[in-house]
Amino acid sequence: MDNPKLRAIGWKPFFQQQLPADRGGAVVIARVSAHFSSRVHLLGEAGEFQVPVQNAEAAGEIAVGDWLVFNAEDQRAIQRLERQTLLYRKAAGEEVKPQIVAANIDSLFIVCSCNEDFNLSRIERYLALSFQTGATPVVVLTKADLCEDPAALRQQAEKLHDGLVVETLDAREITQADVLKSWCGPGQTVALLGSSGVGKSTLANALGAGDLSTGGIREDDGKGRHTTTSRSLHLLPSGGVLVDNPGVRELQLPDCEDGLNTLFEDVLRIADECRFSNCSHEGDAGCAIRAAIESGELDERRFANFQKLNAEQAHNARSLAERRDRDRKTGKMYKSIIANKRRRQK
Ligand SMILES: Nc1nc2c(ncn2[C@@H]2O[C@H](COP(=O)(O)OP(=O)(O)O)[C@@H](O)[C@H]2O)c(=O)[nH]1
Ligand SMILES: [Mg+2]
Ligand SMILES: [Zn+2]
Repeated sequence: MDNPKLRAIGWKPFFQQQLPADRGGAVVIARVSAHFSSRVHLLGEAGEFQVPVQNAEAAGEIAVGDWLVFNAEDQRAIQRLERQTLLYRKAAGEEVKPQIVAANIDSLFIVCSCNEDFNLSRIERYLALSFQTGATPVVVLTKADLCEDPAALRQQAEKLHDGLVVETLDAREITQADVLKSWCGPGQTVALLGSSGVGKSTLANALGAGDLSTGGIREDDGKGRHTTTSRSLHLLPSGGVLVDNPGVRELQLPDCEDGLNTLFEDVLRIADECRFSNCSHEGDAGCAIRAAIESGELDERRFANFQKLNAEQAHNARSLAERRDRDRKTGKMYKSIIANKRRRQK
């Protein structure tokens, strides 16, 4: 099946190869474009359609960007295709639960402004998440028009990872957003990450996604209430798909050890040279990290952020493991209560 309409919205050989050769009956393949409490909106070969949420979730938990295979007859999902990438974050508040933001994103635009909000450590935080996700990060420095020397900031950001692409622009200028077109071509899915106020909506507009602040789909929940979601897929004039997700003021890292290891491979390589494998890097003899900071090879800020993000990640991963353990025990407890009841009833 080589379907140009599906390819335009992100269909790839990776998904194609997951389809069984004989699917026993007609199927419809579609991508989740918005997820409400009662209905799910999808994009398929024949355009947009909706199904009740139970139909879409019949094949498991779903997220915006997921590919589903529906039985054409009753419009129930029979398969959710394995995800190529998965963007998640730590849920807001005390909860340590990871929260899925979107699935199957190819590139992540990490948006940060060139004015006083410019912050390398914050960019590193988003980069770790991107590497964990599996999507290609592109750092977009907005508000270049408000900055004396945007090229200098760009150079600093480029040093955060080997081969990292950094662009500077005025997000209000449509022609300047053209530098991002190569990531927004037909079949490519992009999402924007960044704190509020940095210019994500402005940039989405410049890319042609329409006005996202008012473009949310409204849905009647059946009880006379309307819910508006802003987390959805938007087709871009350049052929790509943009995932709109609400900005977060301060992103907390979820369990993302692999992402941090990828981002900070330089720091890990230096730490490997410390004389003692359990070196605290705080004045121990033969510490390669201290030597690298003193010689200027390693930025002190970068090392401090490496430690901070690792500690945060480890804390959230540990809390998550404890929670899973607690859920498992609670599950066992309920099971034994039910079993005892049954025994008593016999
Ligand atoms: N001068 C200038 N202002 C910008 C730029 N990008 C965004 N803005 C302004 O910054 C404010 C916040 O932008 P917005 O897109 O709403 O940020 P968001 O919260 O990340 O979606 C708005 O007033 C925009 O007009 C830019 O590149 N240059
Ligand atoms: Mg916005
Ligand atoms: Zn050391």
